[in-house]
Amino acid sequence: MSAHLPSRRELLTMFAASPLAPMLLRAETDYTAWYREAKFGMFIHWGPYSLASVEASWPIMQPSKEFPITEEQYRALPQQFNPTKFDAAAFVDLAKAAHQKYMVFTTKHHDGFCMFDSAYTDYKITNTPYKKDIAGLLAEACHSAGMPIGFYYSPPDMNHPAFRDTAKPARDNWNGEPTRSVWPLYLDYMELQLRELLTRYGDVVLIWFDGLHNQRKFDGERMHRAILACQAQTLINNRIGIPGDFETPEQFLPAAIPVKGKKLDWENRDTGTKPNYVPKPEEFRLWETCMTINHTWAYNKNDHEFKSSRQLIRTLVEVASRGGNFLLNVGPQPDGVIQPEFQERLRAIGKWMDRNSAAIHGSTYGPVQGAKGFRTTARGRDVFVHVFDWPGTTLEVAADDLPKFNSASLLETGQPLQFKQQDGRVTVEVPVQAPDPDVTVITLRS
Ligand code: FHN
Repeated sequence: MSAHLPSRRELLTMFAASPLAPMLLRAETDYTAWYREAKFGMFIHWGPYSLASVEASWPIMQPSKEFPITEEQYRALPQQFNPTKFDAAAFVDLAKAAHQKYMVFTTKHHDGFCMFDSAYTDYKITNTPYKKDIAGLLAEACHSAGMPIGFYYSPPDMNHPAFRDTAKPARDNWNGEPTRSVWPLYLDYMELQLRELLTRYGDVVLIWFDGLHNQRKFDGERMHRAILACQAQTLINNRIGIPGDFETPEQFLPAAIPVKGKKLDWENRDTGTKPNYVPKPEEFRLWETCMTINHTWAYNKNDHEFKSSRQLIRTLVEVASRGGNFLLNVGPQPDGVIQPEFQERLRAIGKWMDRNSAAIHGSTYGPVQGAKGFRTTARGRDVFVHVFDWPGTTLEVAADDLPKFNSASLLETGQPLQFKQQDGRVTVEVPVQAPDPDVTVITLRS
């Protein structure tokens, strides 16, 4: 009988404690492949703050007239939190309907309240009238439906006495007090909670830190080691003071395609490359824009400024055309239901994706950047031209070193289109009317 040769993963799990294990496993497998394929995810900002229709955490960190609630009132919200209509499977079904291929859930926002049953604090979901571990219910539903799930985790923690002197109002010391002698205890707490999240909820595809300012104080290297010792394939973003696996522009798109080694400047959205630069594959830096559908990450019944489904579809295309992922946020209501305006838009995106997802999922940035009226994505032998401004009967696509195309067609129907290609310019005969009211996709196949 042949001896059982342990698999690579079994070997690494055996030596998981050794610092080499994660690097070994990651070195060999392209652990980012699923993420590059997914392109579109659902962000979920949810906690007792949804009861008050205020933004998550900020009303106690930077009190404002927009969210008039005292720290005492905010901290009392968990006592009334009981989302009896929460149905984790319904969240997953909605994400699938939108063609979102991963979900990222706020396990702990800056307020320090844990939406998971942590053994290291009483300020948690299982100590509310709801009693159940919402992160666990969502993880279970995701695993049953084959939906990758990631966890948002805030290093800033207004509730933990080793993060800040909690005798003071959070507005006075919300950035934390790392020089206090107790600070190491907070880092221990963070590591313990990260290990809970990565050992009790099945596969966690990514950890989405949200470190705010002076992130080096959170010892990112230590937290990375802890995460990878538990799950070596887990991706980690760039918000705990080290670059991590992907960049996270928030509520905006980088002006060009991000590249490794160049800092993304949030002020002017500059990627440090020349405009419309098309990087070599090995230069490309993974990135993800996260965005709200209105203006608030949390549920806010007073925020009616919803982006239209056309705006959201076009943002998804814009992001994909520069090689990025789009993490679109929902803030569930206090009863556990995702509000109709969000559902409507996600389903509208899903309808467009029903016809065009081949040009988004598994794609990367296209060869034509900065064109007026259209965007491009690429996948294998196909270049997809996403037309925003319909050109009448002729579409011109020009760029240096375009491949020689053998066919042109409408993606959603497969209808062949006449085209000519000469000196780096492709001229396609298109119908007089745009076939799709939001974005029409034309496939050029080489
Ligand atoms: O303060 C948070 C905010 O509530 C939200 O979680 C976003 C999502 O990326 N991050 C921080 C603001 O940059």
